[in-house]
Parts: sequence; C-alpha cells; structure tokens
Amino acid sequence: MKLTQMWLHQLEMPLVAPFTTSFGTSQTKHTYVVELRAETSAGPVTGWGECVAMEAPLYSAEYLHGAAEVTRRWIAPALFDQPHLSAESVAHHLDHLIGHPMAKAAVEMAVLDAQLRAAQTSFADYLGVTASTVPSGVSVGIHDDVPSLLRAVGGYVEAGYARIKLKIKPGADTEPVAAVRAEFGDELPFQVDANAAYTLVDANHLQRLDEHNLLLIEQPLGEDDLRQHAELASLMRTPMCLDESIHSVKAAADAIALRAASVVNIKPGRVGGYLQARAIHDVCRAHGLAVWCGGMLETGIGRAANAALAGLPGFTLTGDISGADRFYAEDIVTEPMRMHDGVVDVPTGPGFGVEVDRDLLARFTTDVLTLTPEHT
Ligand code: OSB
Ligand code: MG
Repeated sequence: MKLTQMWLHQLEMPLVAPFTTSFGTSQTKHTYVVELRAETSAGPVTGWGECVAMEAPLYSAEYLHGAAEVTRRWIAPALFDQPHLSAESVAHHLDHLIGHPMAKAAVEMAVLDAQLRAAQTSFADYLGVTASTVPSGVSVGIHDDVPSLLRAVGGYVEAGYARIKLKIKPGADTEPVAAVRAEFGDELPFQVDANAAYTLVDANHLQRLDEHNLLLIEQPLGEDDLRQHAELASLMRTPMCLDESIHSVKAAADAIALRAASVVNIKPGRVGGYLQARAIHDVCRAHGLAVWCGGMLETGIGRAANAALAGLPGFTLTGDISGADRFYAEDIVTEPMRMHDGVVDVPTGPGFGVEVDRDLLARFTTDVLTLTPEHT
C-alpha cells in the first residue's frame, strides 16, 4: 500500500471511576487514535490504531505528546516515503529511530488494520487464531480502604470476571490481599501488580505474599531490574511476571535466559506493536513460559485487537481484557466489547473488526493533527 494521509485524533475520555496504581491516579484516559488512508490494489482503505502511551512518563519513558511529536516529525515521514508499505515492513522502516515503541506500535496498528481490511481478513484469521472467545480478567486499582476494595472486587466477581488482578504498593499490599482472599476464598483466580514500586530490599516483606496463593506477582521491581527480578524470583514461591521490563523481543529473551520471570505480560503497545507481541509470544512459548495479554485502558480499537491476540495458544493465563464498561460509560466504537460468562468474543470482521463511531470520536476529541506527505 501507499500511505496518503494520517490523522492523530487526540482524545480525553472520562473513566467511570478513578483508577489508582502505585504511580498515580487517573480520572481521564488520554490517548490519540491514528486514522490513516492508503491506496491499495483493492482501492483506497482506512485503518485505525491507538497509542497506549500515558499522559506523563510514569509507567514508561514514553508520554503521549512525545509520541505524537515523534510520529509527526519522524515516523510518519519515514512511512509516507515508502512506495510499497506493508504492516510487516513498518518495523523495518522505523528501525533507525531509537526507542518509542508505543508511538511506533500505534502507527503499525493502523497500517495492519488497513491492510487486513483491504484483504477482507480478520486479525484473528491473520494470526491463525481459531478460538471464538478468550477469558476476561479485570485490573482493580488501589483503594483507600478495605471495605471499598471488597465492594469493587465483589462487583466484578458477581459480574463473572474470570480473574482479579489487584494493584499493590508499599503500605497497600499484604492487608488488602489478605482481605480479598478471606472474603472471596482460595478458589478466586487472583494476582497482584506492583508497577515497579518495590526494591530488592523489600524481598522479606514480599515473601509474605506467598501465603496467599496468588497466580503471580507482576513487576515488583524496576523496569531495568532484570537481574534483581531473577534474584527475587528465587526467593519467592509466587510466580514472577514481568510487564514494564519486557519492552522488546530481546528483553524477553534476556528475561528468559536470566530466569527473571516464569510468566510474561504481553502488551502490544509496550513492545512496539502486534507483530512484536506475537514474536514474544512465540519465544516465550518455545521456552515454556506462560503469557497473558495486558491492557492499557484501551478504547474499543485496542480492546478488539487484544482479544484476537489473546487467542494465540501460548496465552494460557487470563488477560486484562475487560468489557469496555469496566472503564468507560461510552466507547468510540459502534459495538463496545462486552464481557459475558467470564469471556470476551474474538472479533471476526475485517481488520480489528470494529467500526469507529464518528460522533462518539468527535465527542471526546480535543485536537486533531493532520499529517500528509507534503506537510511532514
Ligand atoms: O501495569 O498493567 C499495568 C493500566 C495502565 C498502566 C499499566 C497497567 C494498567 C492496568 C490496566 O493494569 C489494565 C487494563 O487495561 O485493564
Ligand atoms: Mg502491569
């Protein structure tokens, strides 16, 4: 295909409730949605992607305005230059640009959607996914007090979610974890996520989580603490899972070689796109590590793509792919993802299988950046 135009729709979407992690509280989802138009052998097509970078560099080094800027100045021009662009060649054309996986992923995602729509192929078929549903887990933020946490978890358990993940931080860890176990019993599939809030000095304290029979502990230490995660993993019974540390296929290979983790959270945005995400799935599966699909409060576009990815056979643990209503009263797609019976459906339509609702998109849009071959 040949790219002809690209738009970055900057959005602010209110959350149904504040979401607190060890690095902060959000009330609003900030993102940009990539819309691109391309000429293909099947005629002109439109593709959609979204950027998972957060407003501030608290989860990862990238931040939303930086991602838009690097897209405007370097990513878009490099792709507008290509006479024969394909989703599979995007990473190659952007390889000379160091870092910025989330910015690259958003654009690759839109190219992939356009390519699949032109071929009338679903993302699931492209991946070779035959599952029609995937289990649906929910990420629960840090709460100010245990009763409100138990009410929130109770609501999700009642709704039928297949797995609960609880955010933790120093001072909000063993007590809320013990309270959830006591209230909902040993059968509840239950895991925790520290978002890099601890250091190896906390090893003795973190060992106290072992008694709660957790599925895993996600990213207790820093992004570049692979060796220290390996040491902590050897001191804990709870399986070690990495999120922030796995920003590339190489990082996944290093984590495996160092025995830093036995489980990997795969977030397509964090690793530079859905094709890198699949490669990490393949490497982990070949080495006997379990993977699951993480989330970044995606809109309906990313949520649909994640549901298809999570249908690959190595995704043996339940992902953070909740119904859209876990975060949003209104999504930007015509058919927001619904959790039912503990699962979400793998979309079957062309591309990612969702249609953006222009009215809803406009409602949440604060600005639009138009990129063309001439103006970049
Ligand atoms: O660490 O998994 C994380 C959201 C924002 C940033 C980091 C994380 C998360 C979540 C939410 O846990 C997962 C979801 O989208 O449901
Ligand atoms: Mg995480």
